[in-house]
Amino acid sequence: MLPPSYENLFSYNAMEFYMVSHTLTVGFAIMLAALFYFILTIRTVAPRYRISSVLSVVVMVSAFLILFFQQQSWENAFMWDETQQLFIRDEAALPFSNGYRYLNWLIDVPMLLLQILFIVEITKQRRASLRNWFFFSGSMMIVTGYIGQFYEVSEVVRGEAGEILSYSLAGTPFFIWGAISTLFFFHVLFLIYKIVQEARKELPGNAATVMGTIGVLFFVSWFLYPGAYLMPLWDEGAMSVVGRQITFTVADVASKVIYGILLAYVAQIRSNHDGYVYEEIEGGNEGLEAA
Ligand code: RET
Repeated sequence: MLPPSYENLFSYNAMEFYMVSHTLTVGFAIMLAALFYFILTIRTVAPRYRISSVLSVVVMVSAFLILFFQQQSWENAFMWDETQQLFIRDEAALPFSNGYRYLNWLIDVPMLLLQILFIVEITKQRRASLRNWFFFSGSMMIVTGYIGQFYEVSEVVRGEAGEILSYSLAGTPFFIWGAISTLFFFHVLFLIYKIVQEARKELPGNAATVMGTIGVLFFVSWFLYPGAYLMPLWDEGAMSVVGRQITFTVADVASKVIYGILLAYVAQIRSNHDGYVYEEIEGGNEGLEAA
């Protein structure tokens, strides 16, 4: 029998409980705000790059929904205990699970990887082949990690009143599935590294610099996810729970929102370079000149 995830092993004081709840709320609020940003700025790039903004919209909608449910799941799983002055597990409610996130990545990861392919200059065949590898390795990375996260708590020993006497973390399957997932992760990173390096040579002016930043952002933000997967090993109780949700949220904002904004920026520079100047098309400069 597999016990539910690490978060359910502890009670939380008000600060710990609300830090998680607020972090998740800020997360979905940012996704909703960014959704509008991507819709409203879509015309600032030439039509051939717009699919990148459309993919950001898809990612924002799915991320908004999942983070909303994640926050609800957190609030439902615990209840306030006046005598202990703690939030304790509400045994009548479903335990908290991070699993929703993993299934959300199944949508977002392929979309985020596909997105960059519409901003760089590559041949049709190469784009198709990279897309297939991205979809394959990206999905395999997540599915194997999804299975692994079920094993983060391997055993819980309870006393007569149901109180937790002891628990063990991270059984062998946790590491095996995590290691398999990491192989696919490295494959994705390798492909992205090559794409970014090539793009930096070809892109006009400032776009090359921005592409370099995107590469760094990609590596840093994507590495936060396996960091969050391993967070229970830190075994600091409520602290590691708060740490994990903050890590996930920072990673989400960086890998989806900031990444999307920077890709749109590269697309804007390229659009200008191609002769598509949004202000001229919209006639926005006339007002400015008159002023
Ligand atoms: C897992 C399992 C442990 C090993 C590794 C993992 C990597 C996860 C990554 C997730 C990226 C998610 C993104 C979501 C955006 O919406 C699955 C945690 C390596 C890299 C970018």
